[in-house]
Amino acid sequence: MKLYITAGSPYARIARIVILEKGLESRVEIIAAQTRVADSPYYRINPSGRVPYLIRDDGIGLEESAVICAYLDHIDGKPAFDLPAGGEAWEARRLEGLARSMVDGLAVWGREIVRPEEERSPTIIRHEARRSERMADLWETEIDHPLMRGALNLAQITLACGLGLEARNPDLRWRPGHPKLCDWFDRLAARPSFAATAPPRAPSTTVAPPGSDMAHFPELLRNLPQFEGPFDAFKLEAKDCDVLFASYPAGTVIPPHSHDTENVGVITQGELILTLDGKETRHRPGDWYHVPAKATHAARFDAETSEIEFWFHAPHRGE
Ligand SMILES: N[C@@H](CCC(=O)N[C@@H](CS)C(=O)NCC(=O)O)C(=O)O
Repeated sequence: MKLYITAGSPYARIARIVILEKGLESRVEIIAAQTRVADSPYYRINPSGRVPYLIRDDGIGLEESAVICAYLDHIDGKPAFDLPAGGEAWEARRLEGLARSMVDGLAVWGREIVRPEEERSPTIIRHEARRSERMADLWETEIDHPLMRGALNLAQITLACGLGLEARNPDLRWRPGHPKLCDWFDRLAARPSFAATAPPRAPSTTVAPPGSDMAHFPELLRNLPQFEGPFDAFKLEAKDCDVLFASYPAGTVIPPHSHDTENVGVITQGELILTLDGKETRHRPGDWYHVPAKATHAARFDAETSEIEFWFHAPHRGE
């Protein structure tokens, strides 16, 4: 099976957590999709362009995190995330609905802040910020519900994926005034399936201020549109190729993934530690690297690192 994701998507993260919790890692290949860009090759795979998207072993594609999770959960015939029996089922539905409602609002807010500054709506941002405050107040109480404290379920996973968006949106500050929620979240976030799928730190929402990781790029490049993806980058679109001026803070770890683009890149500061075909190679300033299309690879950056990356889409590769 193949699961298309973006590293920052809370909905994709819900499905990724279920994969890890169910021990399905070896059966599901995780593929990074390019969403929200014109003519992404991903649209030929999933016309809606959304993630998560699961392609089953029989080739059928499934959308909607809840549907994907239910499918994955039932594969072994021993579902762990079905609704509880009796009256508790309504409570489980109610809590999952509340959690999903919070994630939906946060996703709208997150989408707004990665748009070019002149296209952002302050009204939507304000509306979603207020909604998130009300929802955090509500959850400070609901978090004591026995279903939020018992065996892991989809209400818990969904809520935690929503709250985890604090990493993507610096203005999402749900922690102050919500000590029980903080404690609940921090404990769940330490669980291996949550830690392994934690969203990468947010791209800056405005032209990088002096002192930020991106401030060393020339202003002409900093004025380019921001890349919407799991790391900070400014994006120059060329025909059938995206050129990213990317920066990775020290300590960034990008788990194994693959993409349809063929990538080459050159390091401009720091060091890229790349694992490809099970082999680790180190790339320092001036070094080029090459990642073939669809090749599973992982990366890590022990030092703050910048690169210029060229993501070639299929037509440019003559396919
Ligand atoms: N209800 C869907 C929501 C999926 C969704 O909105 N995914 C976003 C990422 S957070 C997406 O793929 N956006 C790309 C786009 O809208 O083109 C689910 O639960 O799977």
